[in-house]
Amino acid sequence: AGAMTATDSWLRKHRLIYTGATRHPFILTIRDGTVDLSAFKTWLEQECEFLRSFAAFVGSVLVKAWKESDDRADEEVILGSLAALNDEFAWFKKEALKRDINLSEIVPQKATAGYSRFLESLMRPEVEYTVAITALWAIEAVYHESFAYCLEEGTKTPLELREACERWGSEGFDKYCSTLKKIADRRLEMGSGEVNKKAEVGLLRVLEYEVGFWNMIRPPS
Ligand code: HMH
Repeated sequence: AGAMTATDSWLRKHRLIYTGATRHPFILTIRDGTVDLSAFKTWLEQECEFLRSFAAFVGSVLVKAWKESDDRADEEVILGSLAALNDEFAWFKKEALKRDINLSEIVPQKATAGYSRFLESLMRPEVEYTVAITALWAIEAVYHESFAYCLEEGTKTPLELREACERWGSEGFDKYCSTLKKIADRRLEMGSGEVNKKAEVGLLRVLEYEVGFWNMIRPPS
């Protein structure tokens, strides 16, 4: 096995919050089949809002890769992220139709709005490519780990949620996350201490916002 990479060491160092994001109670309810369907609907609605700013963010990462990357292959990977998002939007529209959600009437909740503002701050041109690609990896990795956990053998994930889980939990998505992780680690290896510190702080913010996003998805009381 190779030496521990920067992202490996950060995941180890920030294990508690990473686990908080990838093993959240909401995910555990999907896994044990007790998920509240109105909570799932809230998740769908807030995802639709989140994805709008996420798409803009991924677009900004593509611009940074084009300007700053030492490897042209990065642009293709990020273009792949955008292609997947195009597909995701179609899927969300279909789900919204099934569940009587009017996409034009969704109001972003506080956690979603805060996460969007954070993504917007990463879109600024002065934010380094290394910082942005590390954040992109973290955002995708949290969803991958969370939903792959719902697909493990012996889980009771409801049939109607399997499609969602397979979207982010699949082997293809796993490979894509590994590719992003490799790019981030390659950049971090060549980065300055100052840039790498910013990337680590960015990773922590992503994890905090992911936990906040899950926390918002509560059944109405
Ligand atoms: C909130 N985090 C959130 N939504 C997503 N779709 C992803 C991460 C991964 O794409």
